[in-house]
Amino acid sequence: MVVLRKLPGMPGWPAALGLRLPQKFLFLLFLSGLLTLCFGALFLLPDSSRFKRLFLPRRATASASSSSSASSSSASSSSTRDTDLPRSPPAAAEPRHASPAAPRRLREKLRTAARMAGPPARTAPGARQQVQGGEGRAEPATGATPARETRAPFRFDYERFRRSLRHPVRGGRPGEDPETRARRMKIKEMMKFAWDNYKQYALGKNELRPLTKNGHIGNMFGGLRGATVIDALDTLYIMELEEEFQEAKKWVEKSFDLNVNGEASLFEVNIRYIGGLLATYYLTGEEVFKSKALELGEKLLPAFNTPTGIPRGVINLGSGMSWSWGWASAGSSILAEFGTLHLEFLHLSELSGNPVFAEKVMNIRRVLNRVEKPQGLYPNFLSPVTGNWVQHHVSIGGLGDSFYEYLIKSWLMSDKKDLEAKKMYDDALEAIEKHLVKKSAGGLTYIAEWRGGILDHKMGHLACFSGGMIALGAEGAGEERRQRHMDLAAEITNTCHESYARSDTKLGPEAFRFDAGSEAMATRLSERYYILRPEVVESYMYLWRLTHDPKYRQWGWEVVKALEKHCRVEAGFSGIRDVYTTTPTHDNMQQSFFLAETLKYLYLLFCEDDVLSLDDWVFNTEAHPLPVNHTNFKAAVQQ
Ligand code: DMJ
Repeated sequence: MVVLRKLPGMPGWPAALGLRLPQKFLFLLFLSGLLTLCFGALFLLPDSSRFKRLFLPRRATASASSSSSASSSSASSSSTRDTDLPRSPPAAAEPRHASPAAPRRLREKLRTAARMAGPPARTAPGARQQVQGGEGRAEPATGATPARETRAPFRFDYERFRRSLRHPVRGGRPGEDPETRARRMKIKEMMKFAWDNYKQYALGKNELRPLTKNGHIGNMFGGLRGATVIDALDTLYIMELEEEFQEAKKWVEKSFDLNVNGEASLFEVNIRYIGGLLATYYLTGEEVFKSKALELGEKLLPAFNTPTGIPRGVINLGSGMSWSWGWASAGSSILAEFGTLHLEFLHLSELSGNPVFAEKVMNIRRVLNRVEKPQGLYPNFLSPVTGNWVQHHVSIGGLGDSFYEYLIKSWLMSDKKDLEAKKMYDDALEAIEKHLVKKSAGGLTYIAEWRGGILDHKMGHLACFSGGMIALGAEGAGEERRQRHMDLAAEITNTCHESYARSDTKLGPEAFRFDAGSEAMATRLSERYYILRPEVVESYMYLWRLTHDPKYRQWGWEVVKALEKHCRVEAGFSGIRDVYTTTPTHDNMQQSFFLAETLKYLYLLFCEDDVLSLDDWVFNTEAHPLPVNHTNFKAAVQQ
């Protein structure tokens, strides 16, 4: 109205009825514009708004919030929250993603999806198929475009899945030599010892403190308990520790509580809890593991409500509020954290029938594909608000590591159909080879870190997984590349072995350097510790399976002996503070990944290749096996 009064020659509102024709026309035009604006605004209101529910049918609001692509749903989320200071939980208003309505809708969807996932899919392969969407109802397949034809059903049939495996899960074990068997049995005994002590002194806590004989809870899992139980489940199963597996399962059924309220690492909850539960479900077919995984997966979704859909690192599992780690540059998200969700999230979609999980991780990939990479490299810190890099630190060790691992494993898990992931991996590895791979004066190959163009000649223990990863990826390359990558994988694994061989305990330090005359040894006091990490034996396991060079079994056995000598204490296994002394002090912590990864990879090193065969299974970054999957998620979520 103020505008009307200001128009030249235009009388005030009461006189509007006496307007001349052109003026009336102008007035009507303005009115219709105003109406259009008002109705348009309805679509931008939060889902919980009463006005929106009054004017729009329920179906539209539900799908807008929970089934839309991560980018679109997150773009409409509160932008003020997105400029929160790192690590400070949103203080005032309840964030939109934590509104009680959204989880309820998702729960409804999952319940419906779970019902629909029950019976075997009747649709013949290649036939026109449907994807569930919105409120969990099967959407009519509109517009029979070729992409639509390839849409996956998201209908999971456990029996059919088991029939599709190319090898028996726990292997056939025909005529093996007695020494290999004895070594495997020794590792099984170590697992039993680690589990029995955890069960006796710390069952239900996250880790065992083997010196003080009590439990540790910590603050990584947002109030969730039993990290060691969940991490140990599939290892107990694979090692045929039946009684112990039943003990662990009973704890999950009776005591594993997901209604917790605390700050959790999205990454850690995903790789340990979701990964562990999914793997155990696929191995055993026991519903309890599937339903817990899906329920927990749902609790992670609010972390993705950012302007880019790149999730924040920390989430309160009760309220759904999320924020960035205080130590991460300028409120950024960490490459190795948001880049290590893909495998588990695709399986959550597969088992729930709900594409929302797949959409979230596909969107992460889209953002990463769009952003410019300095010299083809992926820096470790990305802003979830702008989608730009925050700092140019590149590392194949901590902060970057499992992002690369999940690219190549996405390709493998898709039965080599996810060519986009393969290309991203190939391009990233090419840049790493060009800029970060170096040879020391003593002839050891290593992968340096990169800080804005300046090399830091250091490798973390975490980076030692890369030998195995590069060997795995070599498989899909052309002949010249394949050989080059197999050589690189073997050289890096050799360097990591050297970092163990050059220590007094024969266990490797947290980081080792190639500067100031140092070769594969820690030069700082703060880098001399070993916390039962798996990465070096992980590479031995892959290199053994892919080359059958006996040295990898020998090296693995050296680790077993060193663990027994320096890390085994009266009530479990403990990390040590200094690998360069034969009388090390213990850190009083039996990490859950020791049971999930270190002991599992050592055991597999002394198994036949068909036990958890690489033809059927892909290990997540916590060594939880997830099966190769044939669903075309990309086609499905693009609809
Ligand atoms: C594990 O939790 C996982 O392997 C992760 O990817 C990196 N760190 C630990 C073990 O060192």
